Amino acid sequence: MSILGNRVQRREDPALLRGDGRFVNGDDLPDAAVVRYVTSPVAHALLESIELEEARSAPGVLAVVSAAELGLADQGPVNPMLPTTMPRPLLARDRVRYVGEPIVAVVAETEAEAEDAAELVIVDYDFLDPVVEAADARRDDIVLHDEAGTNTAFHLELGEDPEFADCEVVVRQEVLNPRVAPAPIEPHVAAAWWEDDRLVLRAASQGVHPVRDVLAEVYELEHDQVRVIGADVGGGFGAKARPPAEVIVLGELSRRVGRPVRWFPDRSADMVGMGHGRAQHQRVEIGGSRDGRITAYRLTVLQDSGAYPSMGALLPFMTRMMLTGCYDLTDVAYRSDSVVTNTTPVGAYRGAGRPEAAAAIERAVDLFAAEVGLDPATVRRKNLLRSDAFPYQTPSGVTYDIGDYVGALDLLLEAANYEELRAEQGRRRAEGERLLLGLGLASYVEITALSGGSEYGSIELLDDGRFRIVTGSSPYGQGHYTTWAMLAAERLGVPMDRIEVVHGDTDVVPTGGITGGSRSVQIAGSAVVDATTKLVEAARERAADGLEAAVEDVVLDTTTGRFHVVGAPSVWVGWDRLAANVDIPLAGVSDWSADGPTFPFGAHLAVVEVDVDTGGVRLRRLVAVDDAGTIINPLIADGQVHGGLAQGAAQALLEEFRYDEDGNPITANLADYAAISAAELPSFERIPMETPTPMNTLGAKGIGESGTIGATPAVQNAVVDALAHLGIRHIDMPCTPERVWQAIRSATS
Ligand code: MCN
Repeated sequence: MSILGNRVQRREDPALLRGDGRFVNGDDLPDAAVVRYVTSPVAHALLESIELEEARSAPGVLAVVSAAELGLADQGPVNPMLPTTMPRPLLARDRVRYVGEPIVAVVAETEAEAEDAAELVIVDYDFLDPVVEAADARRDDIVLHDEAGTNTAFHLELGEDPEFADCEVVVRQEVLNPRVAPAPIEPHVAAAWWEDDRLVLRAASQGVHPVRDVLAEVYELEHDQVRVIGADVGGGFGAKARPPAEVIVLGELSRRVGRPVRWFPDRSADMVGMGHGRAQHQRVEIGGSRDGRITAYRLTVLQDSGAYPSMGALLPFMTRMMLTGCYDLTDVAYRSDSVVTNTTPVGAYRGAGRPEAAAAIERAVDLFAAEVGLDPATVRRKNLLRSDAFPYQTPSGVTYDIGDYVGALDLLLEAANYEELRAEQGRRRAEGERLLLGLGLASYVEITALSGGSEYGSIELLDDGRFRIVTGSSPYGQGHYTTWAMLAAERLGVPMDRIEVVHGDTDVVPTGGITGGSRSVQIAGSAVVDATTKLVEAARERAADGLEAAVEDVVLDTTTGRFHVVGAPSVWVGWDRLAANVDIPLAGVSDWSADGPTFPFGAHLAVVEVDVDTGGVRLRRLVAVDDAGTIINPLIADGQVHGGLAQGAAQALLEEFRYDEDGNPITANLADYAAISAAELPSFERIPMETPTPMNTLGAKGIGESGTIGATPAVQNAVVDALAHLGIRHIDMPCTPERVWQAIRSATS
């Protein structure tokens, strides 16, 4: 029986649960000095002067470094689509552009000494008016980067004016996709030291090789002069994809003090330093006929990129890709402007640009349904692409591989008992109950392995009969250790516990990419499969020698792990014997490239109760159909979706990173920032659906981000739906009790 498709428990968990994880905690670096950054307390100011002397002479201090002494080049654009005129100094020089921007690095013997010395650094600020709102930034009244002469960092357009004039019904709405903090459990920790002329960095990252490449460039070193080690990482959600300035400079600080240095930001530093997500101001315009057919759609996006344009400025690129979602829509237009503001730079956050596209169109479809007076499920069914439309080229120029959007919706509605829920909603309204029921739908499609690329995978038979996989992927919660072993065990015919998986060390793994965009199973998983196939092929030749048979006649029985001549299983050679006789190592190596991206899809239904007196919202059910093609490990896939559903619900109901009008963060800790907990969530209901993709031999698409893409608009739509009979058509995320109560009050008074 195949192990693939089984609910195999994560092999990485026992060690993590016992506290035996190998995180960057400094235990293995007893002589490491501690780094603390003096960060900007103001959103926008010129740096008049910086006095370091008092700090330098404080007890335990080893070095105090500002931009003037650092000697490392500014960071250029992370992508050629971004301007070169908005560079980021690693430590602020001349000007600070957001609260939390590092200005001075203090290196000391202990945390307390570093902390105390940091307080002795005197920075003289010449305050400038801050630009906090993206809409203000676009006016360019105050320009953040003089050389650029504008705050707009990136602009995109697609399509002409849609024919709204021909539509019987047109709805227009401003929609906020709020700024959120990724807040993984483990902050952005790192430690650096030099071994002769080699720079070594241990860091919580989403891919050690991309971090190595950045360091090699900054320090003008060859790739083999830099070693980056990842090991266990406590989550990232996209925010650990690139090394932040605070991590990049550690190498220079270590060089100066001649010792390893470590940086462990506390939660508040992480909340403003790590990078934020989403932060899109959208305008949706949707039109069609009274019978529910949608014919025209326009999305206009104002992307807040934060102080320095990075991945966040490029989120509209992904939003444009997924503009039309699951719908059969051709008369569409898109325009986006990414602007810089005096806020924490925005980066990738689970889904990165695709949840924003789904949230926009799914909200728009509900607005349209309300306007024409049809059930949102009916409008969706009328407009979804049919299953014979694939491969389908969208107006944005991407080609959806395969899909069954109507099938996903039907499965969902039936599993959730949609009709009964609607009846219950009607009953509560009719009887004037104070707890109203709301049903929210979202049909979504997303893109995974969008940036393609290749991944390294190898597998070797060790002389004790065990196997070692070396993978280019760097998991931080996705269970690759288990999944890659399953993929190999299946083809080797051995139990999984004979297979170890090594990742996250540039000295051990030749190449690797970022674990992001839900690309890993498709690319790194395929590399493992390819490498295993090659290993089996090489082993078959050895086995043929032992069996004194022609290679073509020898087969591997994957139920027993025995090589034998076809039709004669009683005489066999096993992996143990091959291992014992290994003089030339037996291995398979792969550098696997994807044929192209895949497009997972699904449908989510959220059921909420809204208290009309308080505006309080309780999420009662979240039912999810997520089709990621062939599922390798349904248990891990469930976990991935559950995490995404929780984040989607969190953004819809609670989470928003906020600033006051001076650009001061007012949600920079986990007391003020309303991260969701299990107490606010129901037990999720997952309905399996698998439509294998033709894009890889596994038939697998990504699932790491799906949950958040469908759940966010489903939950928001549910809150609005609960109040639809009061004439309420829209409530911005997060639908906090205050916002909901205000909406009820305006509608009823
Ligand atoms: N899987 C499967 N069958 C498929 C696809 C996936 O069984 N067809 C299972 C596999 O067990 C695989 C896992 O799902 O190990 C995730 O695979 P994949 O969808 O390829 O996604 P990635 O491994 O590339 O993970 C990236 C994705 C992203 S982009 C973010 S952000 C994210 C995430 O995954 N952040 C996470 N999941 C996270 N999980 C945790 N715990 N913490 C984070 O920060």
